[in-house]
Amino acid sequence: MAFQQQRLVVVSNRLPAALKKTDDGWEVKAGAGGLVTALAPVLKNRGGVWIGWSGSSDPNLDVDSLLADFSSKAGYDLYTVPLTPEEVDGYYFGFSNEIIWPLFHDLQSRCRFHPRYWRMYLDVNFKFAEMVARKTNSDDYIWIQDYHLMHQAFFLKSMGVKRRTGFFLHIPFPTPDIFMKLPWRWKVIQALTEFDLVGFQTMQDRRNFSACLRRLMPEARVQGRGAVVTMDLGNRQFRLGAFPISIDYNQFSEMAERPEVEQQTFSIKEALRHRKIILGVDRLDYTKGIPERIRSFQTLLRQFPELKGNVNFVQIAVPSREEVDEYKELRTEIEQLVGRVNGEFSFPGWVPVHYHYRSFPHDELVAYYSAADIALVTPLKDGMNLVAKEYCACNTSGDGVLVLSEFAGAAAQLQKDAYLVNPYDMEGIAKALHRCLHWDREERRSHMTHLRDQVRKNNIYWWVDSFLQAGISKTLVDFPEVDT
Ligand code: ADQ
Repeated sequence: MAFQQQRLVVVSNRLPAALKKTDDGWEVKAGAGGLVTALAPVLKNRGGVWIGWSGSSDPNLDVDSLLADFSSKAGYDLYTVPLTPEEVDGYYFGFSNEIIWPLFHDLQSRCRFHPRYWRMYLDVNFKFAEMVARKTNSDDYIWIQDYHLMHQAFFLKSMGVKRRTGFFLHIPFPTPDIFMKLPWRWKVIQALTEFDLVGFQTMQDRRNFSACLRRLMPEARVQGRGAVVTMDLGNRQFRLGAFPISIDYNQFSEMAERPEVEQQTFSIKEALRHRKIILGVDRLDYTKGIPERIRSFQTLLRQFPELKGNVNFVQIAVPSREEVDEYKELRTEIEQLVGRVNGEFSFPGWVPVHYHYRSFPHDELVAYYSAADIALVTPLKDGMNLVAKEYCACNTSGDGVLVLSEFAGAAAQLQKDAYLVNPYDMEGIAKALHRCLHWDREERRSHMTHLRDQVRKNNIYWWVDSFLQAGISKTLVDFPEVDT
């Protein structure tokens, strides 16, 4: 069956819909975050199935009927994997968020390696695999998303269920010296080898994975060249590839040109009195480098006092993992920092930092992207970072500047025309911002034109097609190199 026709089954921790309790009962909202942004338009276009957890552990809630309406509007089927509060605690908050997330972002001191988390992760993966086995057939292509579900192929095989499976890791894959700290390193690596295709965001992530695999399974050999290669384990083979995720470029770009969005863009600029706008947009997470970024802006104002009154930093942060203490502390730290910088520099008619802690409607976010002179995207480490690409797509005037962390996966593709910075180097970022604020129009346009071309060409549809082609086609033909 050609890869364009095969039914696609996406499996992820969360369904692309979030349940929210309101005074009038339950409300279903489209979920936020990179994964949903990336896959929802694709499933809508080709039809298919999405399997995941609804976000609620209330056994009395009839989740399926709540999601029915969302599903018919979304244009694909949704199946919920019910999870108990204990399972959510051990598998999601524990293993996924307190072990794999920090470890794979090189922040091993934040890891809590509780054996209970590991056991619950296995139990929940088994539960997901049972649902996949029940709701799919052997013609389907099963596409597993992300680090919560690394044991899907392993459990499907152990149940004797034959499916073609692909796995895509949205976060970075660490180097062996970091990965080897995981107490269950061998079992995790071995489970990943059970997929037919394992995809990473960058060539560097793929190389890190190969290095870890060879450390633990010395018989492993890489065959082939290019973005997708075959890993030979002696008795079996599987594929490894680099597939930098992207965005629906046209959707962002066209929205930025709608008259009502242009009006919103103008209103934002006017409200900020047409001063230069530096913009940060993130899920509130310790990997995104938000406190470091605010300190860099503070350094900019200290080192270049002529900028006082002439520039604004706008930080938009979408709430994330709000139940977790570390995230509560981060939120407090950011709010205090914003207060400190504003306290140090404000004067009547000018408040330097504008901080918004909420999820923004799509059109308003696009208007902010369009209004910004500089996007300051400085994660300490990031699988890809879609914000960097969304900014380029929305910059229809073509004269914005992208200042980007060298540790974001996006830097591999955008390094020629983004201004790369070290997110830990506050003086370096301040200097970069100062320089970019003084770039002439021609220079800004030339870089932004190239950035927009790159994102337009390597968009979300290209990402899906290249992953599915590598996962489904029998031979690996002409897989172009991706930027490393
Ligand atoms: P995330 O860590 O969630 O994703 P990212 O790629 O930056 O990170 O995507 C965040 C998304 O949230 C963007 O689409 C952005 O528009 C949206 N968003 C942010 N703030 C918002 C706000 N206030 N209101 C509304 N929307 C907001 C993970 C990995 C990334 C990887 C993606 C996709 O951590 O490295 O790029 O998956 O693979």
